[in-house]
Amino acid sequence: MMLYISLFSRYLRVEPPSGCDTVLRDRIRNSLDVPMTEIPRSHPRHASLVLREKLVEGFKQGIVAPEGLIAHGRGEMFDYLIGERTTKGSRVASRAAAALLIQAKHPVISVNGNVAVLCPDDIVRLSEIARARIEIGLFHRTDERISKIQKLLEEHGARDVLGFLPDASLPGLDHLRALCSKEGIYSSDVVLIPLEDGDRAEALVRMGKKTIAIDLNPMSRTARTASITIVDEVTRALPELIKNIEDMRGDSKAAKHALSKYDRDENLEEIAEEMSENLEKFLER
Ligand code: PTJ
Repeated sequence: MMLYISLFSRYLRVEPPSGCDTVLRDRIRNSLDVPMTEIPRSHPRHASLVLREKLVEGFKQGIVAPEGLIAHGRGEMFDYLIGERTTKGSRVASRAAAALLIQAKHPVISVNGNVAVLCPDDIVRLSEIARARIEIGLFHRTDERISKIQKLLEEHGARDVLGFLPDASLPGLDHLRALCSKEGIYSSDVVLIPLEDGDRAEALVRMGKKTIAIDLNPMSRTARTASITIVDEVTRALPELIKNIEDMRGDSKAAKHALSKYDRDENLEEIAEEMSENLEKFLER
């Protein structure tokens, strides 16, 4: 009976009934604080639920902005439409992006709250392998969030993270979201912008920078503005990008070929077409 009440309360995420004895109440309360690892591996949506839990945990810790949770939900919808997998089109884009990063003189990876909690290890690994600086660039900027994100990245091995003390700003953008670092994004030639807001993506392109977006929405302004857009979920896109850089480094012919095979608008159209076919197939069932 105790087990039943405990499980039922956990399921409903409600307070234990007032009639329970205190030992039982404490046991149920503890069980309400479900850690991420308790998502059953057998759950058909395990991977997706783990990402959600990471974001919720990041939000509770003040790293992820509330808007970040909404942005993730929007991304999930597009991920459904591409079948929650890395498509052929996004592999082509990823190889072109790898080539661009290999050729870059001063590459920078822009990190926001969502990206920091979803894939800190991959960000650090990518910065090492692409010899890129990491800069925290927030849309909903507060010093508190920046320092928490910096601490998180450092715990995962990042060094010399930029962003806390901005000394430049992106022309044409108002508000705190314009702030950036002179030795980072401001003077970069190639910037990786996962989950970026459209205004900032456009401002970077106006500055003459080559940009690589990671964005599940092929229709977003960011996707349609960036030099290269990888339409994929960020936790799948980063390992793929790292693998491509490893494959291609030192092979300038392969890098040139990867860039020549990529056309942004054609690539986005192809992926949007695939989404629409998947939806049609679903409706025909
Ligand atoms: O941490 P901050 O303050 O910098 O804020 C970060 C967010 C994401 C809230 C901010 O940059 C924002 O408002 O972004 P947008 O304009 O909502 O754009 C986010 C884009 O990323 C949308 O097109 C989503 O579909 C897409 N997206 C969301 N989650 C993922 C994703 N793309 C890839 N992988 C994801 N996990």
